[in-house]
Amino acid sequence: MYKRILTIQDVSCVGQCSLTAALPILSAAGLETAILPSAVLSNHTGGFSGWTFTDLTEDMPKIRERWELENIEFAAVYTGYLGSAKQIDYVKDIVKSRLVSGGRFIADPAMADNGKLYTGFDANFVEEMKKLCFSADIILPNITEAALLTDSEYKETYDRSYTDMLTEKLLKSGAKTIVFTGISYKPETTGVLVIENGERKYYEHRKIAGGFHGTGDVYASAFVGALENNLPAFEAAKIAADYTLECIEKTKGDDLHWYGVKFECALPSYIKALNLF
Ligand code: PXL
Repeated sequence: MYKRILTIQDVSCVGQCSLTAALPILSAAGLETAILPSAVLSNHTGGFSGWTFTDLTEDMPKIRERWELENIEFAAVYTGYLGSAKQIDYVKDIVKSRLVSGGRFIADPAMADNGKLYTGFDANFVEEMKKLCFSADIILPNITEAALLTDSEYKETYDRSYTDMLTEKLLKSGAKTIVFTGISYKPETTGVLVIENGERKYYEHRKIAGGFHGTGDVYASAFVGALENNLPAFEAAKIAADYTLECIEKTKGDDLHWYGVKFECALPSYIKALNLF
């Protein structure tokens, strides 16, 4: 059967993140992808001097009702950057009503990085995001988001005991599978830590110096694309890591391209890794 999934995140018209990254990557993974925009912004909020923001919260229940009347359902739901705390209840309603039985709900908290919440989010948003993440089948937090979701101290440098503590707290709160991104125990490497069915697997790879905007969204989209092609979570996590690394490789050194990564150039390798065609 041809698989149709739903992704819920914002449209940043410019900036190579959220939906403008998710759609092409999920299409490359051979998945029919329906979208529900959480908000429309002129550009993302990381590094530009300002932006427009149109909140689409109140469209969500109306769209859900239409989909219910049309019997439209989804084989998986993947959420990213959301537009308001209120929206989170509506997103939960959509997952409850439109995700097929046995389908997976994958939540990327997409609210913070480098020890800070993104502009526009507050403590109330974090509380709502906890509820969403702890109801999901798979979450993809970075260290900052995991610290926020567990009311823990954020640490820039850490060892295994810190990530074990975050993992334990996430599991105790109700997290199921955790795909922990940007886990770096040594200055020259970083990686992804996958916690599934009580097992802990770490994929370590080289770290490219510098911060690259939108890589969390590129990573999560590539992960969902691989996962929904029936790969195990750890295999999907590795493919997404290799892909994201290549995107960064193709972008670094281009100072004019500070706002995102050139994820388009690496799509051929991603498609090859999925062994689809
Ligand atoms: O990449 C995460 C993201 C998504 N959408 C918007 C953002 C950000 C990060 O800053 O601002 C609007």
